[in-house]
Amino acid sequence: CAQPVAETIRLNQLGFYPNAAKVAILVSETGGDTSTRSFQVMTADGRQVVFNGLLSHTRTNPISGKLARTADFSALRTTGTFRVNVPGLGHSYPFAIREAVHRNLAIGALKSFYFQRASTDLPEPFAGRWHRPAGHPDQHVLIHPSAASATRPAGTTISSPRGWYDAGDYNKYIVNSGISMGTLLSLYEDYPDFCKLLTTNIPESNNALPDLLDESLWNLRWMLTMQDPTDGGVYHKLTNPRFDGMVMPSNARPDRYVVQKSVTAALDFAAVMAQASRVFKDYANELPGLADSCRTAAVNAWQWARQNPNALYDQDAINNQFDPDVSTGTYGDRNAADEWIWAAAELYLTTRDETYYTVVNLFPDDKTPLPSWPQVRTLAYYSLARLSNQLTPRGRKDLPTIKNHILTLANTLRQDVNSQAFQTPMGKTASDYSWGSSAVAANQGIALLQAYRLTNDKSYLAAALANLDYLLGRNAVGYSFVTGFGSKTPMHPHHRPSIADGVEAPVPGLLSGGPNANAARQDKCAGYTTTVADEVFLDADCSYASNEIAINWNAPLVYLVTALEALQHA
Ligand code: 9MR
Repeated sequence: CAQPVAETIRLNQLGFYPNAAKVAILVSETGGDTSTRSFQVMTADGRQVVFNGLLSHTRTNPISGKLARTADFSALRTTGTFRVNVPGLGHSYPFAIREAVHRNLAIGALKSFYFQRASTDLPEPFAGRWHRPAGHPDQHVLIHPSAASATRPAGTTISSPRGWYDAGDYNKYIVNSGISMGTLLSLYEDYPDFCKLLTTNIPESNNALPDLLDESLWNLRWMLTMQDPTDGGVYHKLTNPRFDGMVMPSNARPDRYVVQKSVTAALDFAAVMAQASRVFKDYANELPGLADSCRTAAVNAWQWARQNPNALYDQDAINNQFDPDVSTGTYGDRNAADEWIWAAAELYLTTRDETYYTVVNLFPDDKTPLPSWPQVRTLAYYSLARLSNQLTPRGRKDLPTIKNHILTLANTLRQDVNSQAFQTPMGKTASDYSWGSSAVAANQGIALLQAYRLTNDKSYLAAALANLDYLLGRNAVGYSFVTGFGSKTPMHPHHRPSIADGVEAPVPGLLSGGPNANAARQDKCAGYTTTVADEVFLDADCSYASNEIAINWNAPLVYLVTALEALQHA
């Protein structure tokens, strides 16, 4: 293997299951060689050829106009470590073919939530090289004037410790915690037995709860403190007025506020608490009272939302009226229709009270939007389908509609995958490459897996796996987007601890946001070299619009990888 790695060969840099599809994509600029060409799969040391194949015909990537050819070696089922070799071009990064090839990634992606914990030190036995002292105790968080009430006047304090840092910044936002928690709790509800086997070496690893639930509890307990017990309302976020500099948590700004309550925060909170109430019921001995507390919290947040349906979070309006100004992430959303649907569905499923089901129109139209932080409607359909055998007669009547929503979304994603440049559902349209595109790929994968659960049709499973291949290197920039997992991974994510800790390698298991067509305009980081949507990615820490990390991106990664591991023998 004296030749250098040919970066034009793009593939999943971790590898493949023996019984699954195995594809590498050879990319070239325009024109290129369209003649029949062979490729080989060789042992990683280059000594032995284990597979001979022919490259496919050439396809054009409609986004960039560049050419792509496929090396399909699905028929190779031998386990081991290999490289794809294209004579005259060179060989790929090494990869494995084996059972459980993504297991360490599943563990690492979940472990990244431990590294995001606020208010606690991360000791070396758990955090390894990335151990650090505690930051953000959040025991004396100020009530911002925008959040003042009779019982909690501005300038008084509440205790609101724990939680996960949202992303590369150190603030804690209820809306984004909502979809992240919903995704992780859904993983548990969908694959409880498999989740129990995943251990991440966290301080709670030896207790009776699966580590996935222990980790989720760290954030759930924080979320509970964000509800005002006097009225059930939920503060939109806990934040510094301005973003911190690139410092460790222990050196960050001490001035922390909770800001105005919002209807989107209340409804996302209600959905999470309702779901958590179901999930933690299984652990009533270990966590006495928790399931009931979550249920009460959910109902109270819902009632607050019913009384305050127009309380959308508007940071500009707040800054016009109150001091200090707040300039951190907004998670602003002008439309709460989908949050109503999600909260109603989760409360209905937990309480079996049909009022929740009927008071909101759960099926306002035929659309089934891909989940993202401002668009949580489809999470309702996933949960209703998952718990279909627990529906009341009213819900049961709608089962065909619910399934139809999920299958319509999945069918659109599965369509025409084979004619795509990278043969993935991800990237069929340039609009997939928005801020946090990696989460688009992961959430597409989840939608496909939900369809697989409903139908047992393996083509959905294969399409979901193709999107994992996308995330791990089969894409237009050739990166595996998960820190520490793959041969070419982000080394400079916009992530304050990774920047400030003095350790060369970034904190592992974090999913970079990924290509974002508008990144250059949004973060103004210097160094972007292209405007082609699927290529606008910069491994620089100033590139927060293409190379930040965030809990709502890591959560669907955890779901996708863990579910695929659980289903690897399907
Ligand atoms: O993920 C969010 C993306 O959809 C928005 O376009 C962007 C700008 O508002 O904000 C992203 O969320 C960021 C949040 O506001 C603050 N913490 C970091 C998040 C990820 O970049």
